[in-house]
Amino acid sequence: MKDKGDYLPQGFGSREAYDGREVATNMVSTTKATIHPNHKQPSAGMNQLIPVEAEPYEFEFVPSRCALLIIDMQRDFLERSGFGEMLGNDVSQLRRTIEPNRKLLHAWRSAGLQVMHTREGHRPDLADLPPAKKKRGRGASTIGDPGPMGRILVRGEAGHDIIPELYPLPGEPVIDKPGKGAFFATDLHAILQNRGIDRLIVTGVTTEVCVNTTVREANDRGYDCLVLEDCVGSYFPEFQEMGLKMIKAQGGIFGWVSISDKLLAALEKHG
Ligand code: TIU
Repeated sequence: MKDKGDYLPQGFGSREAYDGREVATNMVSTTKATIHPNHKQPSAGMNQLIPVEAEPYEFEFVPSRCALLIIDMQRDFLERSGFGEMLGNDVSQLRRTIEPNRKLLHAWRSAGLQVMHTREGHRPDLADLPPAKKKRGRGASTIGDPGPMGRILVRGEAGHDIIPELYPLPGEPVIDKPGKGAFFATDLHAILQNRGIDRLIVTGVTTEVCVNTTVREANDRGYDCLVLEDCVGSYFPEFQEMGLKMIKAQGGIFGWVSISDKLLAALEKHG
């Protein structure tokens, strides 16, 4: 029987239905093509160059060649009484990004565009955890220890998973990364290249750590990145401000900065 996956746009690869747990294995299927009902084929407008008002100047992108990359929107970083809050951080600074991300994610999926998610975390045996990362911070509890939602930043634990509001749909790649940057020791670059992606809309947490590191890695690999101010968050307001300034400084040394409403308006106008 033919299913919707048979109509995937060229170059998009195929998508296979799997449950949330299996997403954690970081695999991209190339076998059976099925697609979630929320996904649709991008319209002709999604193959055009679209301008978005941004800083330091207009960001231009072809939607079908641009992925929404949502960084580390994990329960342990964002939820009340998670690991982040346990360390004394103000999670409300991150939680304000949930609603704009939810809205953007809905629009991106509805337009049939590509979405990818990342999670920071380690193997249960911690074989991929550098001793320096384990020791750093000198906290009473560190990565791999029992935390409020299972072992801290360990794959398969509840706290490591993505918040329900932004949960990946079947077929959306989830990149499990051991570092701060999403390109280090992952297959993200290969997936983007295989799918013909040359631009990224980057959202998630935290602005100065995993978002900034990922944008810098992407920049060095030749991607143009647009970071959305309302969709990225830091526990520290001054780092939020400076983290964004660093990206757009010097004529866009690492990329562009805008807000989600401007991107959504551009999609609406041209899509
Ligand atoms: N995802 C991410 O940014 N990981 C961090 O450890 N961030 C902090 O701000 N600590």
